[in-house]
Amino acid sequence: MNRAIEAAKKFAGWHNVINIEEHPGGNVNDTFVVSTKDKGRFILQRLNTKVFKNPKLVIANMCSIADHTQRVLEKTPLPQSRRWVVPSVLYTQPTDSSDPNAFWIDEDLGFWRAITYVENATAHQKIKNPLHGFEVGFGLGLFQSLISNLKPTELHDTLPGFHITPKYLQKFQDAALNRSSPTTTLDENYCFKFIDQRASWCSVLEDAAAKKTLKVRPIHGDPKTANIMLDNDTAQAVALIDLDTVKPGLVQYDIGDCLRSSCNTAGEECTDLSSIDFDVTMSKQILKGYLSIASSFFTEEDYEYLYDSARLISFELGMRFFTDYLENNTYFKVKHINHNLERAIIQFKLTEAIETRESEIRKVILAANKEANDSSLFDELKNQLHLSEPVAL
Ligand code: GN1
Ligand code: MG
Repeated sequence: MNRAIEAAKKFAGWHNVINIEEHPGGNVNDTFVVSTKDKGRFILQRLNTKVFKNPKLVIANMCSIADHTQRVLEKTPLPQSRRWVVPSVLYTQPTDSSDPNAFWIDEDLGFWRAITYVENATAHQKIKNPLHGFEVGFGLGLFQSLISNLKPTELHDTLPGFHITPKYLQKFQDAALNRSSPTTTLDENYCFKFIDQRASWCSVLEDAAAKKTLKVRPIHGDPKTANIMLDNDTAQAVALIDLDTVKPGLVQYDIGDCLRSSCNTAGEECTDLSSIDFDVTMSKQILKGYLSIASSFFTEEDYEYLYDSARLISFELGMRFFTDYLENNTYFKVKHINHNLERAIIQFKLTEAIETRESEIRKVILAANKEANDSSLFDELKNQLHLSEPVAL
């Protein structure tokens, strides 16, 4: 906390810091909410530089995204009563003659950055009701639309290999080979077998991308429920936060991640495995919200891979947690030695639930798309956004 106080003072400048609260929940970075005497609140983060090896590029991306979105929004007003906020980067306020910086490095080489606080909005950990589900989907669709014209050359790859499932499989296989433990527990066995049975399928999205069946577009990379903020008064989506992983990729990874996190009835950290299920009814709301805007850039093939996207991203995350467990927990923050193993099993149980409900989910995809298209709610917005052709890398 002492380092956080020091960092907060660097960004708050002359304004007295009156409170710092650690924000729980992030698996990678450390996040704090800082309140100042007369300049409101801001978000302070210590980036995990073992994960983000070049943190200055993360900040450069944030600036590009904020500038680009601002420009698009100036030309494309949102429907009345809707607001959309992009958190922006804050600079240090030196008390001497040195230049302000978008980061501050402490004595232990901790890398700190600060961003604006999205006022009068909340990032909920769990979906509260069907309207919330719709707004979460809509927020993701709007975010992807607003950055759709951002050129790949304007974005740095802050995390090479992120969301390339076959690469995670390779990493898992290497970790399994290098493991020194001579015995395997029942839980570990379950994970090994689970991955093995799905190994040949896990390149489903990357194969489609290689054949150009699926197109590459800028994506958010981590649109879990808690990263999509709702306005406190209108309950409408108002911002997507956590922009560290925005990069060119497949929109399927985004919508899959949104469904994975929003429709897991038990949450990512549950203790009762029997309570894990995939809430199909909620998935319809999310897809309806998403497709009510994303339908303007979705191709027929994009729809075909929607079911796989939810199944794959749950499987991928489970495999990432399990690999980190095998590698002695060096990537995700853990509270105890088996934490990543437990998280992996939760994601695999969710994957199983999605597999069991495949036919229901496929029906819901069709129904959500029809309802989204029948509604003319966002027709004007879709026309105004002038979505560009996806980019080929
Ligand atoms: C990590 O740190 P957080 O919670 O924003 C991870 C995501 C996972 C998520 C699961 C850079 O995100 O990919 O989906 O945990 N972020 C990174 O909760 O690996
Ligand atoms: Mg994140």
